[in-house]
Amino acid sequence: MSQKLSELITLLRGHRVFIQTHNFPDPDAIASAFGLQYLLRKFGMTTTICHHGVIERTATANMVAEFGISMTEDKDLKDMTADDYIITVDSQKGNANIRDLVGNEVACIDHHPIFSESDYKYMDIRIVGSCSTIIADYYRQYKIDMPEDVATALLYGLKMDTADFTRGVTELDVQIYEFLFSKSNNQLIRRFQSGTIQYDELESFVDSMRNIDIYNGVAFAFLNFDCADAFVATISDFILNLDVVTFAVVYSRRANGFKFSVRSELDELNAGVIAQNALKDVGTGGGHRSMAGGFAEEKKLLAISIDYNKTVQNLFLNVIDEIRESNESNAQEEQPQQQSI
Ligand SMILES: [Mn+2]
Repeated sequence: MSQKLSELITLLRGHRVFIQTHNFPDPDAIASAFGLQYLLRKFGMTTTICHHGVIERTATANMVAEFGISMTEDKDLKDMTADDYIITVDSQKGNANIRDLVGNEVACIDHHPIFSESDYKYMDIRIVGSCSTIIADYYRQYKIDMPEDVATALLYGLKMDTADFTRGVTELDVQIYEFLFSKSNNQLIRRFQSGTIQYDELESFVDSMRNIDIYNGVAFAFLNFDCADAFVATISDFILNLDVVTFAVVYSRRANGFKFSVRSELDELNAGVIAQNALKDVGTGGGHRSMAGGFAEEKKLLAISIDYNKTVQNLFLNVIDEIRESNESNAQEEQPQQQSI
């Protein structure tokens, strides 16, 4: 599925090029875009990194500020035309988590499974721990010099997406870790990673921890206060650490609905698929096997019941129960001579 970098360079020549991340970009998406931008500059190409949605404060914004990464929000892209070329990184055209801009999506570099077929002229999709891994692999393969800030960003993206090499790690990720390690500034990564919870969020955090509902390993927490997407994700990771929790759904209020962060530590419960199915009638959801996100519109949730917390729990538990039931019946069918009474 991967093509040669030289084909990408040839494809892009003579066009104005935009590198687009998924909406509300995370460290892996930003690092990938940053690394690709530097790489293409080595081949004499100037690109613009663009995205939809604000960049969260804390860890992600720390990196953008530190490296002076220039990110343009779609609303500020006044002059993009249909002739312009777009490379999507850490995301694929047509997914719910990436806005369709007027430019032509000719290329895709991503580490997520293919959701729907697209007609890219260049496609490098490899199921590895991070998109940063794939970008770093170009540098390694083509022996391109990598400055410290690019290496640090890519390693940070890799570490964040794999939860410090505990989630979805492949052999290539390990090789890339070795490749990036000596080039990057680990002290800086430590600084980015710490400080993901702001002091003024602490009280609300403690409050919401008292209201976790757990059903058969599936935990739900509603953060009833205004908080950043990154914070919702941090809480989701945190709850998954509880010994009795194997699947976590954390959500927080937004202007017209609720932002979701979903985590799974079980192979049979695919967080991306479950978020997509649970939220499909009230909003959108999707992501990886172990980490996913989503959004539910408030009016659609309230149309089901005024008790939106109960509705959220039912939406997810129905999907999860169905998966568990079909797994159980499959397991039974596999048993050879089962006696019927
Ligand atoms: Mn990623």
